[in-house]
Amino acid sequence: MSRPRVVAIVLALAAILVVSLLPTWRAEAATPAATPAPAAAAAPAKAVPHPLPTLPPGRVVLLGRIAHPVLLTVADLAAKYPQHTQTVSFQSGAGPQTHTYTGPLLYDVLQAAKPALRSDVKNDALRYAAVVHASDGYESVVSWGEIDPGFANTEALLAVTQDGVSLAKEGPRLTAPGDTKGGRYVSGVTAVTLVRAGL
Ligand SMILES: Nc1nc2c(c(=O)[nH]1)N[C@H]1C(S)=C(S)[C@@H](COP(=O)(O)O)O[C@H]1N2
Ligand SMILES: [Mo]
Repeated sequence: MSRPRVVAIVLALAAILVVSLLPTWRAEAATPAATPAPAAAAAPAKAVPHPLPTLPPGRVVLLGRIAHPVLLTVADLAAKYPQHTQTVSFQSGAGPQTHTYTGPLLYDVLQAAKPALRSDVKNDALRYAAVVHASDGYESVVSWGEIDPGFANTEALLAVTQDGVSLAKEGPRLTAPGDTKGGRYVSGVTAVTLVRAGL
């Protein structure tokens, strides 16, 4: 195995460890102080509890039902997969937006990570979805059937540039060609988790 690959796997495993330790950490943080604060001072919780820690932008970890976790930089996304260019428009709170993105297909990135599909279940892939997680805790889901070339074939990218500007620092951006509203154009992507949504 190449050295960068070993480093990537070690980093990914470290990320998993942090994720698995988080509930303990939360429990500790939740331990009441010796002198409880008066009820009136109790502020509503700022963040919704979430199983993923706040990950710094600039790297993406692939998790879930794949052969093994994969840690990628924006440079990896720009070099290791076929690159696509698309110009797309969406509605946002700031009005309509049109941008040109480049980057790999989310589908190709997930395929390279070897989804752990069941061969004994008819069209098992159609029960899967990718949960795309951002550095600010924002999340959106894309189903396998949407991005599979054999089905809806939506060319969702993990974009590494927007309008010619690198997203290396803030992290890649999911694109959702065909979506009217911009809600699934998740910026600052830090994790993509392949889940099996079948019952
Ligand atoms: N990480 C993250 N991505 C996000 C959002 C967000 O709050 N956090 N908002 C979404 C929504 S609702 C819209 S309309 C677009 C707005 O794109 P802009 O931030 O480039 O203006 O980003 C989407 N991507
Ligand atoms: Mo939005």
